[in-house]
Amino acid sequence: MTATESSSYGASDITVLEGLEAVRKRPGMYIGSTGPTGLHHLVWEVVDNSVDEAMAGHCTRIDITLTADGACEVSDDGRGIPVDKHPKYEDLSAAEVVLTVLHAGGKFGGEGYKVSGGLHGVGISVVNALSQRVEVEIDREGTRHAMVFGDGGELKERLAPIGASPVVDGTPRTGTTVRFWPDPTIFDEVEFRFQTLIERFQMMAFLNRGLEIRVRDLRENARPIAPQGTDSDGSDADGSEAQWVVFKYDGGIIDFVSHVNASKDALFEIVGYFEGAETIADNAHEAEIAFQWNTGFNSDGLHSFANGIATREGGMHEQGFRTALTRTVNAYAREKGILKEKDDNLQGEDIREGLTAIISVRIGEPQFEGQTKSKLGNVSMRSLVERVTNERLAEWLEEHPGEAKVMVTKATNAARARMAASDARKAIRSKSLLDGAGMPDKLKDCSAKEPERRELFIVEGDSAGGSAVRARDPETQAILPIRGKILNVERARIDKMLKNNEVQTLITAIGAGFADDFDVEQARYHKVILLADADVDGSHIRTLLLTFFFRQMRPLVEAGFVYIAQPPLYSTKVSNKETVYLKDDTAKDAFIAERPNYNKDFQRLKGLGEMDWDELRDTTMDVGSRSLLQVSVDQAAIADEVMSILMGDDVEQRKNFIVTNAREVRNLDF
Ligand code: 0RA
Repeated sequence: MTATESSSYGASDITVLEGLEAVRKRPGMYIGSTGPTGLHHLVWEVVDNSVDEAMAGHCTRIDITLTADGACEVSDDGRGIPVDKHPKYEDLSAAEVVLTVLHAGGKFGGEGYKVSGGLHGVGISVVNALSQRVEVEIDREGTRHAMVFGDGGELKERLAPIGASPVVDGTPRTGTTVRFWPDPTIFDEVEFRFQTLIERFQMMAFLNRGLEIRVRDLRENARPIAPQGTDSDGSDADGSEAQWVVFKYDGGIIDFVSHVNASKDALFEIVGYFEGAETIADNAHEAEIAFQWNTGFNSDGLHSFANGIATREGGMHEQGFRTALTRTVNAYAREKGILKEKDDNLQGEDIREGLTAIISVRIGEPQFEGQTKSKLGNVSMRSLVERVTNERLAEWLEEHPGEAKVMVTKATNAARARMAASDARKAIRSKSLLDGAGMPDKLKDCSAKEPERRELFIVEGDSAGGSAVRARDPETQAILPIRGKILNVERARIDKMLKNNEVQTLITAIGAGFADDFDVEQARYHKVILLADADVDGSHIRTLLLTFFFRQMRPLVEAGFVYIAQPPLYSTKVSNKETVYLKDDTAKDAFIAERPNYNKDFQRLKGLGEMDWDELRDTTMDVGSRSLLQVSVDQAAIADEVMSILMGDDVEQRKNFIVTNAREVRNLDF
């Protein structure tokens, strides 16, 4: 039966279809874009409805399937969308209204839900409007009902009973299944990305304690999935072979914190947790917070959510937590005599060093603000979180003196490091730099005055450094030998890093400060050239140096001032007088291809340390014959990532990274 055939499809339906037409005309207004983000928005919208049903206490499991024929199916065991006639649209059932009327959602017919998935919340009707086909099945009161929509939300088959609901544990099942095929005339592409679904549903499962979310990919080219989540069951209840990825966390955000800290060294075993709630002017407010410190030095481990949506720009809930955390920890440290009267207060960043915390709040009428609408604006939430944290964190510290002590000690160390770094900055800045005074002994500087003409060669090892000094043009080329491997800047805290001799020397030689104070205008050279062997050690030191530049002198990389020298791998004497140098195997192959009858030997060049100084000059330093690779910010970023993961404690992550990034890692071996 089509919409026109159905006799009871009357006047109110005109406005209904006009509403959906508006969505099709301006999809961006409802789902942000028609690219991949907008496409996945459809999935979030449908799943949010099931999550709302779970939050109302009526749904324990949500199954999401990417079907072989391109649909996304979302099935829940909630109460089922009501199937009786809708009071306002008399000719339609409530379920038909939910699918065709903008903003009908769960809010119609009285109570609705107290707290719902705020930001999305545009309603399943938007999904219907932007799909070429939608099938809905509802199990309710022992009967299975079904309806079908097509061509952007037109009712193709009206809601009708199709049989009995299956009986589970002696009672007929209840629930809703929505299956939709996104409209290819609306979206740039209609292929869902399984990994995107996985990531979001894991987060949702963390944020909705006890809710089971299962996801599977039945498409032809579905990539086999590594077991993840709490459980990955090999077979389905209906006997199909597909792998469900299962997420269910009975600890909620406590498990979230453990998950984040799993790849790090936790400072203590337990994860702290507290919650609070209040109703202000009929507006429900709930907040829960879980936290644990790790031994790391990052102070950006605070993640906040409002109504299940990541608030990346922070907002009132975060502000309340930060204020109360700083206040409470300082009060505790003073009371216990860890901070003496003469000591300054710990700063927020000291206390947050190594902290992993999840703040999850629910609020009846959330206000999302900011550039990306991901900042919570409700002032009333700040006071709730601040008050709850003040009270409950103070209690927690009293009840966990051992944990409190290591945490406060860590914060005290962080404060000391912060002050040491600030002193070091002042010292480096106060040196008069451009005139060469205060330059390290190891630096053999050049005499040209204009930074554009000056080149700094950073050379691995003293002996190569010696050759380079003889090979250089003393007017424009400066040599800085670096011994061994410089400290890994990724893992070291700033004060430790600044105590490292090689790092100090580098900062002083370049003369433009570092980190936040770095000013590329002050750089004493416009070419900083890394010169290291083509072997594994050379590659390691290059990666370390790039990590350093990426972390501490990024504008130098952005300006295109960082280069890698590429000494040739081969040489061959074409005649008594002339030697040809060849950069790598490709260059050698090309050389042979051009001269089929060439019968002379190729020498593999020695490491930098064993090169004669004139050889070093002719192959690597002479402006006319050398080959330099300008380092892009992307390359430096990869070096940085390689370093942080390779130096990390997480063996699994290391393996995964090397496998999935083999190409990039190899490319780093320039
Ligand atoms: C409106 C009212 C009720 C439930 C729902 C909507 C509902 C919607 C969706 C969408 C996906 N799954 C869903 N499950 C439930 C309450 C019905 C009642 O009072 O029994």
